[in-house]
Amino acid sequence: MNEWGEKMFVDKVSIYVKAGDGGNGIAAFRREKYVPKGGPAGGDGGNGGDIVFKVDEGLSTLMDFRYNRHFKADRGENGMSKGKHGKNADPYSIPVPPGTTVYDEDTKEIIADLVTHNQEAIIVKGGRGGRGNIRFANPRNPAPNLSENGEPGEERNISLELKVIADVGLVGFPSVGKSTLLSVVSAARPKIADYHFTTLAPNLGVVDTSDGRSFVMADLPGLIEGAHEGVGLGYQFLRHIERTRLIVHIIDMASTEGRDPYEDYQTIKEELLAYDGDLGSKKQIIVANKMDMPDAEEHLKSFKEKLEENESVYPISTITKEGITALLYEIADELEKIPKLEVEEETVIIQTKDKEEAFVITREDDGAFVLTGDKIERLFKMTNFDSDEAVQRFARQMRQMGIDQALREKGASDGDIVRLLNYEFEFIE
Ligand SMILES: Nc1nc2c(ncn2[C@@H]2O[C@H](COP(=O)(O)OP(=O)(O)OP(=O)(O)O)[C@@H](O)[C@H]2O)c(=O)[nH]1
Ligand SMILES: [Mg+2]
Repeated sequence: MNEWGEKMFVDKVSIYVKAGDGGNGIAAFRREKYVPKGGPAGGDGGNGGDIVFKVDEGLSTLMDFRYNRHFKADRGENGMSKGKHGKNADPYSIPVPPGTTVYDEDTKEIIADLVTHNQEAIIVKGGRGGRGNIRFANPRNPAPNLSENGEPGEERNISLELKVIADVGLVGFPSVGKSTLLSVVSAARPKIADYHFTTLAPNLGVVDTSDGRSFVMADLPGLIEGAHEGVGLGYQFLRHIERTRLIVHIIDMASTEGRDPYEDYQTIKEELLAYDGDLGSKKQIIVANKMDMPDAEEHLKSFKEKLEENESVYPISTITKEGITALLYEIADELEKIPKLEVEEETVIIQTKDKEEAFVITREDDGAFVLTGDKIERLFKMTNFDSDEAVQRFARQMRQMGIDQALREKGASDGDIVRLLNYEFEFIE
């Protein structure tokens, strides 16, 4: 709530999400009578929990994300003896309002477009459970003392953007009567006042026409000249108009504040064009409001003279309700001609992260070689260095990746220090 007691509208937030790590696999052995070390019996770890966003149509803002910006899913359970697997962690499901677009904060790529109720998208995947020693047994090594730690869960900085989904967007200068119109034609009760920028966030209302048709109308904050460059409140909300199918442009035909109605009309038209070519080409219905006021008829006459042939205007008064029914029919008729925005489930794009980097070698001032890279770091984290066999396996994996050779080419020789995450080891020829 802001100082006026209204629900504040948050339409863009940045958050951090981390999926659960996989549970560790373990090395355990069967206890058999007379056998000092029985067969391998260490189970796999469970998978870490994914972070999933799920559309809840009861939500209309991203407000909750303002106070809670870190989300971590649970890790999988560790494996157990007697070959028992650890439990997989449940996915962490986070509700978002319909119309939420999820971006990767670093690459700016769209991860998911969440539109319909209950639609879900996995935002980061939990790590796989590490393997227990049962899985490393083979004829040559029937009782390996080797297990794998769980794979780390994916992490990501993401941003969420909410675009209001409405069929119709009301646009116009401040105080022309946009909120009043919404309050007259729907159950919405937006704040109405005679000062500018009364409306700070979009209000939505469902409009039912008397012939049984229905559409969603959005009352948007007022626009002024320069809105597309960020003047006033407009820019932030011009974005919301992108998802409306029809623009209803409200003009104060009574010139309550002394402006020329036709100039107002042109100014807003240019703002929409300047913001984005697509907005400029959306169908617009022009509405002359405040027709109950003196001089309004006269202004309307000269306004009509300046309009182009294919343009028409709907005179109304939200006070006397004159012209409202005709306007609603016109809106409903126009909407029938404009296809619904494509909001199929298939629009969910789950972008896998960029191909991971295997490894990079750099050199530090003290002469040490520093090893970084997604793949090598993951392998390192999945290695349980308590067992010699695991250490040997890690050394083998490094060799197979070509790291030994690459170090040699960079000038590493016997005894040189190699750093990886917060560990150091010696390069051995
Ligand atoms: N006479 C007359 N006054 C109207 C009419 N419609 C709205 N008003 C008045 O115009 C003023 C502004 O109305 P709002 O509905 O708050 O205007 P708005 O376009 O939503 O303004 P912002 O939210 O600031 O952009 C209020 O004082 C309304 O009572 C009308 O048809 N006739
Ligand atoms: Mg308003």
